[in-house]
Amino acid sequence: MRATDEGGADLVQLLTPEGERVQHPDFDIDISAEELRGLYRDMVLVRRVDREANALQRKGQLGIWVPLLGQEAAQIGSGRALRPEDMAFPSYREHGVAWCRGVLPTELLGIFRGTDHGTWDPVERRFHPYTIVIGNQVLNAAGYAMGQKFDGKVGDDDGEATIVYFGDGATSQGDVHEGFVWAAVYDAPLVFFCQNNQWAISEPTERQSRLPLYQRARGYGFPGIRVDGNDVLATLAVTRWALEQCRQGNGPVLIEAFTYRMDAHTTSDDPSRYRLSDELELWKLKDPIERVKVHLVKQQWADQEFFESIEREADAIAVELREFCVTMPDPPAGRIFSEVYAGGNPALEAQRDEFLSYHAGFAGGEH
Ligand SMILES: Cc1ncc(C[n+]2csc(CCOP(=O)(O)OP(=O)(O)O)c2C)c(N)n1
Ligand SMILES: [Mg+2]
Repeated sequence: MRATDEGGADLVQLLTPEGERVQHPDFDIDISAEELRGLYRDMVLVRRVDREANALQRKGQLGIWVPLLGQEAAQIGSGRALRPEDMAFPSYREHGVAWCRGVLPTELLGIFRGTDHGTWDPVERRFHPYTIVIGNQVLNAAGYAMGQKFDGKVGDDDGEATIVYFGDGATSQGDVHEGFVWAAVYDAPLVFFCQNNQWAISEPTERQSRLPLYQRARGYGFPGIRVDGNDVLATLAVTRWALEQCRQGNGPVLIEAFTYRMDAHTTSDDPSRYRLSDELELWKLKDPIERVKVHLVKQQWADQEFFESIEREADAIAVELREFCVTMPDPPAGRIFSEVYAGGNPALEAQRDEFLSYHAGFAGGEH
Protein backbone atom coordinates (compact mmCIF):
# COMPACT_ATOMS: atom_id res chain seq x y z
CA MET A 1 0.00 0.00 0.00
CA ARG A 2 1.28 3.47 -0.82
CA ALA A 3 0.14 6.76 0.66
CA THR A 4 0.43 8.34 -2.75
CA ASP A 5 -1.98 5.98 -4.54
CA GLU A 6 -3.86 8.07 -7.05
CA GLY A 7 -7.07 9.06 -5.31
CA GLY A 8 -8.22 5.50 -4.87
CA ALA A 9 -11.68 3.96 -4.68
CA ASP A 10 -12.59 5.87 -1.51
CA LEU A 11 -12.03 9.30 -3.03
CA VAL A 12 -15.18 11.40 -2.68
CA GLN A 13 -15.82 13.34 -5.87
CA LEU A 14 -18.86 15.26 -7.12
CA LEU A 15 -17.36 17.16 -10.05
CA THR A 16 -14.89 15.38 -12.31
CA PRO A 17 -11.85 17.14 -13.81
CA GLU A 18 -13.88 17.28 -17.05
CA GLY A 19 -16.61 19.27 -15.30
CA GLU A 20 -19.14 16.41 -15.14
CA ARG A 21 -21.39 16.24 -12.10
CA VAL A 22 -21.34 12.76 -10.51
CA GLN A 23 -23.39 11.32 -7.66
CA HIS A 24 -22.07 9.93 -4.39
CA PRO A 25 -24.12 7.63 -2.14
CA ASP A 26 -23.12 9.33 1.15
CA PHE A 27 -22.14 12.85 0.27
CA ASP A 28 -24.30 14.79 -2.07
CA ILE A 29 -25.15 18.41 -2.24
CA ASP A 30 -27.83 20.59 -3.80
CA ILE A 31 -26.09 23.54 -5.26
CA SER A 32 -27.76 26.47 -7.00
CA ALA A 33 -26.27 28.27 -9.99
CA GLU A 34 -25.72 31.32 -7.80
CA GLU A 35 -23.84 29.35 -5.14
CA LEU A 36 -21.59 27.71 -7.69
CA ARG A 37 -20.85 31.06 -9.31
CA GLY A 38 -19.94 32.32 -5.84
CA LEU A 39 -17.48 29.45 -5.26
CA TYR A 40 -15.96 30.07 -8.69
CA ARG A 41 -15.56 33.78 -7.88
CA ASP A 42 -13.89 32.97 -4.55
CA MET A 43 -11.40 30.63 -6.21
CA VAL A 44 -10.51 33.00 -9.05
CA LEU A 45 -10.01 35.94 -6.69
CA VAL A 46 -7.83 34.06 -4.19
CA ARG A 47 -5.75 32.65 -7.04
CA ARG A 48 -5.22 36.20 -8.26
CA VAL A 49 -4.26 37.40 -4.78
CA ASP A 50 -1.80 34.52 -4.60
CA ARG A 51 -0.21 35.25 -8.00
CA GLU A 52 0.02 38.96 -7.23
CA ALA A 53 1.66 38.39 -3.83
CA ASN A 54 4.08 35.94 -5.45
CA ALA A 55 5.03 38.64 -7.97
CA LEU A 56 5.43 41.21 -5.19
CA GLN A 57 7.95 38.91 -3.54
CA ARG A 58 9.83 38.60 -6.82
CA LYS A 59 10.01 42.41 -6.99
CA GLY A 60 11.52 42.53 -3.49
CA GLN A 61 8.38 43.91 -1.85
CA LEU A 62 7.81 40.83 0.32
CA GLY A 63 10.48 38.82 2.11
CA ILE A 64 8.81 35.52 1.25
CA TRP A 65 5.45 34.21 -0.03
CA VAL A 66 3.79 30.84 0.48
CA PRO A 67 1.77 30.00 -2.66
CA LEU A 68 -1.62 28.32 -2.49
CA LEU A 69 -1.78 27.70 -6.25
CA GLY A 70 -3.71 24.47 -6.90
CA GLN A 71 -5.28 24.30 -3.42
CA GLU A 72 -8.10 26.80 -4.03
CA ALA A 73 -10.91 24.22 -4.01
CA ALA A 74 -9.71 22.55 -0.80
CA GLN A 75 -9.59 25.91 0.96
CA ILE A 76 -12.72 27.54 -0.44
CA GLY A 77 -14.83 24.38 -0.20
CA SER A 78 -13.92 23.87 3.45
CA GLY A 79 -13.88 27.59 4.32
CA ARG A 80 -17.38 28.12 2.92
CA ALA A 81 -18.66 25.13 4.92
CA LEU A 82 -17.97 27.01 8.16
CA ARG A 83 -20.60 28.96 10.04
CA PRO A 84 -19.70 32.40 11.42
CA GLU A 85 -19.38 31.15 15.02
CA ASP A 86 -17.07 28.22 14.14
CA MET A 87 -13.35 28.65 14.81
CA ALA A 88 -10.56 28.01 12.29
CA PHE A 89 -6.86 27.39 12.95
CA PRO A 90 -4.67 27.79 9.83
CA SER A 91 -1.06 26.89 9.10
CA TYR A 92 0.69 29.40 6.79
CA ARG A 93 -0.81 28.60 3.36
CA GLU A 94 -4.50 29.17 4.10
CA HIS A 95 -5.01 32.43 2.22
CA GLY A 96 -8.23 31.03 0.74
CA VAL A 97 -9.63 30.17 4.16
CA ALA A 98 -8.60 33.64 5.39
CA TRP A 99 -10.67 35.06 2.52
CA CYS A 100 -13.71 33.03 3.62
CA ARG A 101 -13.32 34.35 7.18
CA GLY A 102 -13.41 37.94 5.95
CA VAL A 103 -9.68 38.59 6.46
CA LEU A 104 -8.64 41.12 3.81
CA PRO A 105 -5.83 40.00 1.48
CA THR A 106 -3.95 43.17 2.46
CA GLU A 107 -4.03 42.00 6.10
CA LEU A 108 -1.83 39.04 5.12
CA LEU A 109 0.93 41.10 3.56
CA GLY A 110 2.66 42.32 6.72
CA ILE A 111 3.38 38.73 7.77
CA PHE A 112 5.36 38.15 4.59
CA ARG A 113 6.91 41.62 4.51
CA GLY A 114 8.11 41.07 8.06
CA THR A 115 6.30 44.03 9.59
CA ASP A 116 3.64 42.31 11.71
CA HIS A 117 2.08 38.94 12.56
CA GLY A 118 -1.16 39.60 10.70
CA THR A 119 -3.42 42.48 11.60
CA TRP A 120 -6.80 40.77 11.95
CA ASP A 121 -8.53 40.15 15.27
CA PRO A 122 -8.57 36.33 15.63
CA VAL A 123 -11.50 36.34 18.05
CA GLU A 124 -13.70 38.57 15.91
CA ARG A 125 -12.80 36.87 12.60
CA ARG A 126 -12.88 33.38 14.12
CA PHE A 127 -9.54 32.79 12.39
CA HIS A 128 -6.42 32.18 14.45
CA PRO A 129 -3.07 33.78 13.50
CA TYR A 130 -0.95 31.89 10.95
CA THR A 131 1.28 29.22 12.50
CA ILE A 132 4.67 28.45 10.98
CA VAL A 133 5.71 25.76 13.47
CA ILE A 134 4.55 22.58 11.73
CA GLY A 135 1.62 20.90 13.46
CA ASN A 136 1.55 23.19 16.49
CA GLN A 137 -1.86 24.67 15.63
CA VAL A 138 -3.37 21.18 15.88
CA LEU A 139 -2.78 21.19 19.64
CA ASN A 140 -4.10 24.75 19.94
CA ALA A 141 -7.21 23.68 18.03
CA ALA A 142 -7.69 20.51 20.08
CA GLY A 143 -7.60 22.61 23.26
CA TYR A 144 -10.01 25.14 21.79
CA ALA A 145 -12.46 22.44 20.67
CA MET A 146 -12.29 20.76 24.09
CA GLY A 147 -13.20 24.18 25.52
CA GLN A 148 -16.24 24.36 23.23
CA LYS A 149 -17.28 20.96 24.54
CA PHE A 150 -16.75 21.88 28.23
CA ASP A 151 -18.65 25.16 27.73
CA GLY A 152 -21.69 23.22 26.51
CA LYS A 153 -21.56 24.65 22.98
CA VAL A 154 -21.93 21.23 21.39
CA GLY A 155 -24.86 18.85 21.08
CA ASP A 156 -27.59 20.37 18.92
CA ASP A 157 -28.24 22.15 15.63
CA ASP A 158 -26.82 25.38 17.03
CA GLY A 159 -23.61 23.70 18.13
CA GLU A 160 -20.16 25.15 17.41
CA ALA A 161 -17.24 23.42 15.77
CA THR A 162 -13.53 24.02 15.11
CA ILE A 163 -11.50 23.22 12.02
CA VAL A 164 -7.73 22.92 11.89
CA TYR A 165 -5.60 22.97 8.74
CA PHE A 166 -2.30 21.16 8.33
CA GLY A 167 -0.29 19.42 5.63
CA ASP A 168 0.66 15.86 4.74
CA GLY A 169 4.14 16.42 6.21
CA ALA A 170 2.65 17.71 9.46
CA THR A 171 1.03 14.30 10.06
CA SER A 172 4.50 13.05 11.04
CA GLN A 173 4.74 15.57 13.88
CA GLY A 174 4.13 14.54 17.48
CA ASP A 175 1.84 17.53 18.01
CA VAL A 176 -0.60 16.22 15.40
CA HIS A 177 -0.65 12.76 16.99
CA GLU A 178 -1.29 14.29 20.41
CA GLY A 179 -4.05 16.46 18.96
CA PHE A 180 -5.71 13.34 17.50
CA VAL A 181 -5.55 11.57 20.87
CA TRP A 182 -6.91 14.46 22.95
CA ALA A 183 -9.72 15.29 20.51
CA ALA A 184 -10.70 11.62 20.23
CA VAL A 185 -10.94 10.79 23.92
CA TYR A 186 -12.84 14.00 24.72
CA ASP A 187 -15.13 13.79 21.63
CA ALA A 188 -14.01 17.31 20.81
CA PRO A 189 -15.88 19.06 17.98
CA LEU A 190 -12.80 19.25 15.79
CA VAL A 191 -12.43 18.73 12.04
CA PHE A 192 -8.84 17.82 11.21
CA PHE A 193 -8.44 19.14 7.66
CA CYS A 194 -5.27 17.72 6.11
CA GLN A 195 -4.39 19.16 2.72
CA ASN A 196 -2.37 16.39 1.18
CA ASN A 197 -0.67 18.43 -1.53
CA GLN A 198 1.72 15.48 -2.15
CA TRP A 199 4.81 17.30 -0.91
CA ALA A 200 6.36 18.53 2.34
CA ILE A 201 8.90 20.89 0.76
CA SER A 202 11.02 18.25 -1.08
CA GLU A 203 9.67 15.15 0.70
CA PRO A 204 6.90 13.19 -1.07
CA THR A 205 3.93 11.83 0.91
CA GLU A 206 5.31 8.30 0.71
CA ARG A 207 7.99 9.48 3.16
CA GLN A 208 5.28 10.29 5.72
CA SER A 209 3.12 7.18 5.72
CA ARG A 210 2.81 3.65 4.40
CA LEU A 211 -0.96 3.85 4.27
CA PRO A 212 -3.26 6.57 2.93
CA LEU A 213 -3.44 9.38 5.47
CA TYR A 214 -7.24 9.31 5.95
CA GLN A 215 -6.97 5.70 7.17
CA ARG A 216 -4.91 6.83 10.13
CA ALA A 217 -8.06 8.15 11.80
CA ARG A 218 -9.26 4.62 12.46
CA GLY A 219 -6.39 3.97 14.83
CA TYR A 220 -7.50 6.93 16.93
CA GLY A 221 -11.17 5.96 16.85
CA PHE A 222 -12.82 8.52 14.61
CA PRO A 223 -13.84 8.63 10.93
CA GLY A 224 -11.38 9.52 8.19
CA ILE A 225 -12.52 10.55 4.70
CA ARG A 226 -10.50 11.18 1.57
CA VAL A 227 -12.02 13.86 -0.63
CA ASP A 228 -10.94 15.18 -4.00
CA GLY A 229 -9.38 18.41 -2.76
CA ASN A 230 -9.49 19.84 -6.29
CA ASP A 231 -13.27 19.47 -6.30
CA VAL A 232 -14.85 22.40 -4.51
CA LEU A 233 -18.30 20.77 -4.35
CA ALA A 234 -17.07 17.52 -2.83
CA THR A 235 -14.91 19.41 -0.35
CA LEU A 236 -17.85 21.60 0.64
CA ALA A 237 -20.15 18.57 1.06
CA VAL A 238 -17.69 16.50 3.10
CA THR A 239 -16.63 19.41 5.33
CA ARG A 240 -20.27 20.39 5.98
CA TRP A 241 -20.99 16.81 7.03
CA ALA A 242 -17.93 16.67 9.27
CA LEU A 243 -18.75 20.01 10.93
CA GLU A 244 -22.31 18.80 11.50
CA GLN A 245 -20.98 15.65 13.19
CA CYS A 246 -18.96 17.92 15.47
CA ARG A 247 -21.86 20.28 16.23
CA GLN A 248 -24.01 17.31 17.30
CA GLY A 249 -21.28 15.98 19.58
CA ASN A 250 -20.08 13.14 17.33
CA GLY A 251 -16.68 14.62 16.50
CA PRO A 252 -13.82 14.58 15.72
CA VAL A 253 -13.40 13.78 12.00
CA LEU A 254 -10.31 13.64 9.81
CA ILE A 255 -10.59 14.88 6.22
CA GLU A 256 -7.75 14.24 3.83
CA ALA A 257 -8.13 16.63 0.91
CA PHE A 258 -6.23 15.04 -1.95
CA THR A 259 -4.72 17.93 -3.88
CA TYR A 260 -1.48 19.23 -5.34
CA ARG A 261 0.89 22.11 -4.63
CA MET A 262 1.26 23.49 -8.16
CA ASP A 263 3.95 26.03 -7.31
CA ALA A 264 7.05 25.99 -5.12
CA HIS A 265 6.83 25.34 -1.37
CA THR A 266 7.66 29.01 -0.86
CA THR A 267 9.35 31.63 -3.01
CA SER A 268 12.64 30.43 -1.44
CA ASP A 269 12.21 26.95 -2.94
CA ASP A 270 13.00 25.53 -6.39
CA PRO A 271 10.83 22.42 -6.98
CA SER A 272 12.60 21.58 -10.27
CA ARG A 273 15.40 20.18 -8.08
CA TYR A 274 13.29 17.38 -6.66
CA ARG A 275 10.24 16.69 -8.85
CA LEU A 276 9.61 16.14 -12.54
CA SER A 277 7.53 18.62 -14.46
CA ASP A 278 5.32 15.89 -15.99
CA GLU A 279 3.76 15.47 -12.54
CA LEU A 280 2.70 19.11 -12.64
CA GLU A 281 1.39 18.71 -16.18
CA LEU A 282 -0.84 15.83 -15.03
CA TRP A 283 -2.25 17.86 -12.16
CA LYS A 284 -2.91 20.82 -14.44
CA LEU A 285 -5.54 18.60 -16.10
CA LYS A 286 -7.23 18.38 -12.69
CA ASP A 287 -7.23 22.14 -12.09
CA PRO A 288 -9.80 23.08 -9.42
CA ILE A 289 -11.01 26.23 -11.19
CA GLU A 290 -11.22 24.95 -14.77
CA ARG A 291 -13.63 22.14 -13.95
CA VAL A 292 -16.07 24.57 -12.31
CA LYS A 293 -15.84 26.91 -15.29
CA VAL A 294 -16.57 24.05 -17.70
CA HIS A 295 -19.53 22.95 -15.57
CA LEU A 296 -20.95 26.49 -15.36
CA VAL A 297 -20.72 26.86 -19.12
CA LYS A 298 -22.20 23.42 -19.84
CA GLN A 299 -25.13 24.09 -17.51
CA GLN A 300 -25.55 27.57 -19.01
CA TRP A 301 -25.26 28.90 -15.47
CA ALA A 302 -22.78 31.62 -16.46
CA ASP A 303 -22.09 33.62 -19.60
CA GLN A 304 -19.11 35.49 -20.99
CA GLU A 305 -20.08 38.69 -19.19
CA PHE A 306 -19.97 36.84 -15.84
CA PHE A 307 -16.45 35.53 -16.45
CA GLU A 308 -15.26 38.94 -17.61
CA SER A 309 -16.75 40.66 -14.57
CA ILE A 310 -14.80 38.32 -12.27
CA GLU A 311 -11.61 39.12 -14.20
CA ARG A 312 -12.27 42.84 -13.73
CA GLU A 313 -12.79 42.28 -10.01
CA ALA A 314 -9.53 40.31 -9.83
CA ASP A 315 -7.67 43.12 -11.63
CA ALA A 316 -9.01 45.65 -9.13
CA ILE A 317 -7.91 43.51 -6.15
CA ALA A 318 -4.46 43.12 -7.70
CA VAL A 319 -4.06 46.91 -8.04
CA GLU A 320 -5.19 47.43 -4.46
CA LEU A 321 -2.77 44.79 -3.19
CA ARG A 322 0.20 46.30 -5.04
CA GLU A 323 -0.55 49.83 -3.88
CA PHE A 324 -1.07 48.72 -0.29
CA CYS A 325 2.18 46.75 -0.30
CA VAL A 326 4.50 49.40 -1.71
CA THR A 327 3.15 52.11 0.57
CA MET A 328 3.25 50.08 3.80
CA PRO A 329 5.12 52.07 6.46
CA ASP A 330 8.19 50.49 8.03
CA PRO A 331 7.49 49.57 11.65
CA PRO A 332 9.41 51.52 14.33
CA ALA A 333 12.67 49.84 15.42
CA GLY A 334 11.31 49.04 18.89
CA ARG A 335 8.33 47.18 17.51
CA ILE A 336 9.82 43.69 17.82
CA PHE A 337 10.06 44.19 21.59
CA SER A 338 6.49 45.40 22.09
CA GLU A 339 3.54 43.07 22.62
CA VAL A 340 5.76 40.25 23.89
CA TYR A 341 4.65 40.45 27.56
CA ALA A 342 1.34 41.92 28.64
CA GLY A 343 2.86 43.45 31.76
CA GLY A 344 6.39 44.34 30.61
CA ASN A 345 9.65 42.56 31.43
CA PRO A 346 12.84 44.26 32.72
CA ALA A 347 15.28 42.00 30.80
CA LEU A 348 13.47 42.60 27.53
CA GLU A 349 13.21 46.34 28.19
CA ALA A 350 16.99 46.48 28.77
CA GLN A 351 17.54 44.67 25.46
CA ARG A 352 15.18 47.06 23.72
CA ASP A 353 16.98 50.14 25.09
CA GLU A 354 20.35 48.75 24.07
CA PHE A 355 19.11 47.96 20.57
CA LEU A 356 17.46 51.36 20.14
CA SER A 357 20.63 53.24 21.08
CA TYR A 358 22.66 51.01 18.72
CA HIS A 359 20.11 51.57 15.96
CA ALA A 360 20.16 55.34 16.50
CA GLY A 361 23.86 55.31 15.55
CA PHE A 362 22.95 54.65 11.89
CA ALA A 363 21.78 57.22 9.37
CA GLY A 364 17.99 57.11 9.30
CA GLY A 365 17.98 54.95 12.43
CA GLU A 366 16.41 57.54 14.70
CA HIS A 367 12.92 56.00 14.82
C1 LIG B 1 8.42 22.05 13.77
C2 LIG B 1 8.91 22.44 12.41
N1 LIG B 1 9.80 21.66 11.77
C3 LIG B 1 10.23 21.99 10.53
C4 LIG B 1 9.79 23.14 9.93
C5 LIG B 1 10.27 23.50 8.53
N2 LIG B 1 9.20 23.31 7.57
C6 LIG B 1 8.46 24.34 7.09
S1 LIG B 1 7.27 23.84 6.02
C7 LIG B 1 7.73 22.22 6.17
C8 LIG B 1 6.99 21.14 5.39
C9 LIG B 1 5.54 21.05 5.71
O1 LIG B 1 4.90 20.21 4.80
P1 LIG B 1 3.36 19.92 4.89
O2 LIG B 1 2.96 19.66 6.29
O3 LIG B 1 3.04 18.90 3.87
O4 LIG B 1 2.68 21.34 4.50
P2 LIG B 1 2.76 22.15 3.12
O5 LIG B 1 3.90 23.12 3.25
O6 LIG B 1 2.94 21.18 2.02
O7 LIG B 1 1.46 22.89 3.03
C10 LIG B 1 8.80 22.09 7.04
C11 LIG B 1 9.46 20.81 7.37
C12 LIG B 1 8.87 23.96 10.64
N3 LIG B 1 8.37 25.09 10.13
N4 LIG B 1 8.44 23.58 11.87
MG1 LIG C 1 2.33 19.16 1.94
